[in-house]
Parts: sequence; structure tokens; C-alpha cells
Amino acid sequence: YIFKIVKLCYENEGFVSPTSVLKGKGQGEQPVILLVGNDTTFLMHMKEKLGTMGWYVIAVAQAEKVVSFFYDMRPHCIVIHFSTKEKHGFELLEMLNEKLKQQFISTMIISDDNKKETRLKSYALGADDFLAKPFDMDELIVRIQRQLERKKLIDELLLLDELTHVYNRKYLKQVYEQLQSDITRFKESYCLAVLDLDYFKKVNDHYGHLAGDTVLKEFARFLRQETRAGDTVVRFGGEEFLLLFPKTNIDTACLIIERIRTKFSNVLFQQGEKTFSCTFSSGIVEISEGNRPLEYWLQLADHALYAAKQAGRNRVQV
Ligand code: GH3
Ligand code: MG
Ligand code: MG
Ligand code: MG
Repeated sequence: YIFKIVKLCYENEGFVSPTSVLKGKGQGEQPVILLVGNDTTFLMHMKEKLGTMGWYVIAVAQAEKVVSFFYDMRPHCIVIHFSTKEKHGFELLEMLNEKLKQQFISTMIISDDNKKETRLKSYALGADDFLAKPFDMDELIVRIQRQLERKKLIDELLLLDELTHVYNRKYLKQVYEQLQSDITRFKESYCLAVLDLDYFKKVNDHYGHLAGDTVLKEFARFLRQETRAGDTVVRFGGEEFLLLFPKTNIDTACLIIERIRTKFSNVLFQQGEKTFSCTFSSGIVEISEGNRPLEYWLQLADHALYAAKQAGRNRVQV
């Protein structure tokens, strides 16, 4: 690959790493657009124009960096520009196709030529839209807007929990299916943690269900904030959440959850004059083999959670 990384994540004066970008900008409501291409001048031009839409735009000119940016930034839309003399655009589409389909991330191809075979190949490889140069920047924006609306709708309909806006169990099932082959092929271990709020019934009873809902929303937000972009946060149901840590062993997972547990127990919620805090218990399991169904690991994690509850709550159990 001949691509070089352009000055991408510069914000104001300072460099912002992908992770810190996610912790601040680009997370939550703001759509994240990933621009990929080998013409850095053109990329920067697009980045500037798209940036005026209030989107968080990342431009990557180094082909081998695209995948990690993709995982770290969780883009809502990917715009790939390449000249058809080079194969990179098609290769990239092919490489990402499965992941993109799974997460309903739209891809838009910007091509130097408008040949029928280029258009058809782009669509065949999973592109959602195609624009040939020269094109009107306003048209690009409108088309991206349309893709973003579509993704938002699909996310809301299918994979996100309505109350907390973290993923739902349906999403977890999908992710796990993809993961299983990774675990077998690359012998990587993943960790799964179940987090269950302690005595949550009492929160509802004392402060009302609206306050309970607020705690759930805040807890979900807190979990997103305290985990890395590649980690998955799922509301499994009620006051129970799941965290999935890729490429993480059980010792590291324990440290992470323990840190989150301590920090969360110090968060204060306010309801009128009254303030209260909330804790959770957690059961953690290391997913060490890919040939077991998700339910198997969930059950193990649940056993650990039960032990944590039995031992007095507000603790982590392996
Ligand atoms: P434990 O420490 O054993 O987990 O006790 P708990 O009270 O948290 O557990 P229990 O399973 O008895 O109660 C869970 C409560 O969570 C009951 C239910 O009303 C509440 N809950 C579930 N979903 C929601 C929700 O969406 N909003 C609100 N406000 N409460 C919810
Ligand atoms: Mg319970
Ligand atoms: Mg509970
Ligand atoms: Mg529960």
C-alpha cells in the first residue's frame, strides 16, 4: 500500500486520539463519517465540507489503518474514494463487507470513472451508493444524510435498547456469531461480564420508576464512557447489562470491572432534595473457545454473578 496518513484527527491545536475522540466528540448523537482515499488533497477538501454539517469526519489515507479506525470510531457511514487504476477501494469494500452489513453501516463509493462495470462492481461488493467525479458536494451531502437517516432508523428498530441506547441482546447474538469464528481461528480470548444493579427494586420503590429509568440511562452512559470503543455494552434486560471485551484475558477484565465498580459506587444521583448512590455486582467469564453457544457463557457468568450477590453484593466474581 502506498497510502500515507493525512493529518486526520487534529482538532483545534491538539492531536486527539481515536479513543479520546470517542469519549468526547463523535459519541452519542453526532454521526461519525469515515473518509477513505489516496488523494489527500481531495480527502481534506471533503472533510472540510462534510464537517460543516456537524458530523464528526475522519479522513484516512492509509489503507492498512482503515480497519482499526473502523473499529475504534464506529462510523455511521464510510465514504471511499479511489481511482479505479488502483484496486484498494474494491479490496477495502470486500474486506469490510460482512462487518458493514452486520452493523448497517452505509458505504458510498466516489469513483474517478463512471463506467458501468465500476458501478456494478461497487454495488456487488456492498456499496450502498455511488458517485462519479466530478460531482456536486451538496449532492454528496444529501446522499450521506439519507444514508445516516436510514442507519439511525435501522439501529433504533433493531439493535439498540430504546431506554438506554446501548445495544440490545439481539445485537449481542449477532456479534457473538461473528466472534465465534475469530475465537477459533485466532485463538483470542474474549471476556464477558454480567453487571446487575444491586437492590434496584428499592430505587424504584423509594424514588419512583422515572428515577429508576434515569439511573439505568446514566449507568449505560457511564459504561460507554468507561469502556473502550472496541468493547460492547449491551442492556440485556431490566437492570442487567453485559460488557464484552475483545482480546482481553480474565485478569484484565477483572481489573477493568473492579475500577468501574468503584467509580460507579461513588456516583451520586439526585432526586429532589435527596441524593443516593447505586452499586452493581458482576460475574465475569473468559470465552476461551468458539464452539460453545452464547447461552453457555451467559450461564457461567450468571453463576458468578449469583455468587457475587450471595457474598454481599457490590463486588466482582469470576
Ligand atoms: P438484586 O440486588 O438481587 O439484583 O435486587 P434487585 O432489586 O435489583 O433485583 P430484582 O430482580 O428483584 O428487581 C429488579 C428490578 O428492576 C425490578 C424492576 O421493576 C426493575 N426494572 C426492570 N426494568 C426496569 C426499567 O426499565 N425501569 C425501571 N425503572 N425499573 C426497571
Ligand atoms: Mg435481580
Ligand atoms: Mg438487580
Ligand atoms: Mg436483575
